[in-house]
Amino acid sequence: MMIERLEEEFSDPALIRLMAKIASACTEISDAIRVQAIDDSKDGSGNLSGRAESTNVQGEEQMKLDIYSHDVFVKACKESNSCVGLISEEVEEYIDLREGGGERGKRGEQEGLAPSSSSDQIHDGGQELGEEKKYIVAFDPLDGSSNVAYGVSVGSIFSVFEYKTTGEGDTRNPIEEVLKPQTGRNVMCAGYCVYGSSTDLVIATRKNTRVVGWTLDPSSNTYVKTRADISIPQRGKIYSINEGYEHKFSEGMKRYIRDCKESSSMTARYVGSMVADVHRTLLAGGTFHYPLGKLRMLYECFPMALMIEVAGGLSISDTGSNTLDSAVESIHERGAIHLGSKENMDDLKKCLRL
Ligand code: P6P
Repeated sequence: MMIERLEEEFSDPALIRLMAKIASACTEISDAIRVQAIDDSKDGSGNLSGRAESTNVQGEEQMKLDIYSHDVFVKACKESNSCVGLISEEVEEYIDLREGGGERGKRGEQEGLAPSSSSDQIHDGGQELGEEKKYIVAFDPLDGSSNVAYGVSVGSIFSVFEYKTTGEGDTRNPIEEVLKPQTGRNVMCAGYCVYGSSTDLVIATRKNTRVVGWTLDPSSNTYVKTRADISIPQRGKIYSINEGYEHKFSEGMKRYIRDCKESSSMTARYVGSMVADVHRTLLAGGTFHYPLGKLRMLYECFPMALMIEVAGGLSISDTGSNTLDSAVESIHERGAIHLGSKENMDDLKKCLRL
């Protein structure tokens, strides 16, 4: 599997390897989703169809595809030789990949799912630890997976933190690198892959301060660079929120929704997969909201907030603080998020009295 011109976006070889491995993982997940759709259309007997009879750290029932996608991400990150640790929506504990580390990406044992990686240790490929940069990746391997059975777009989301190793024998807990005040500002790059009418990988790099999009060409199994520098429109016509919870929203949020409904230029779209709703917001403009604190900070809010901010938009919490300025104390912490085009976000802030 190839990804075009990745080296134009990153200079660190360890990060280039990591992004290439993540792209490859997304291809495997994309393929698995489409195979499962065929299994489901028959008798649902396929080894990736249906529920996994287990729940994740959020207490949410896991689909077999969730666990498979988790395994694929863990394997890819290990094989990149660029990671010291991982945080996955599907596993409660931090996954320490260093020699003698803790978790090895433990997951529910399911028949017929991705074989766990042959080696539990990462090999630095002869590189002394510390010669190359090392990273921690936080990911939701298959966000919105309950939508797969209905043919609705889903996606993978990830954020990358640089681990400033002190070299040989470094025993500090890498998590302390991640869970600091203004945690979001430690995200050095982030991305998502949307598995929809096309498989689109979108990465925001803080270094080049731009958002780049690749589209998987199934005929050559290559990610073609299709969007070299994405900017979110200054104003959009779409607001995206689950209005089924309107009774739980603040008066300010209700005011914003009412204003959108009374406006002749706004319309509503809500897929129920964050990746699909944010991808559309990034490209078409407008706003996306999840004000009830369901979404996870490290691998949903921060990556999407970085994406939107680097593309020229804004992402805030319910209190108006910038999402990326949030401090996070635990790896699965949730938070409220509002993101989108600058001018629409100004309208929102007026309604929220911010
Ligand atoms: P609701 C999917 O389960 C998810 O985590 C996000 O992808 C999505 O934005 C949100 O939850 C949808 O939640 O409560 O509207 O179904």
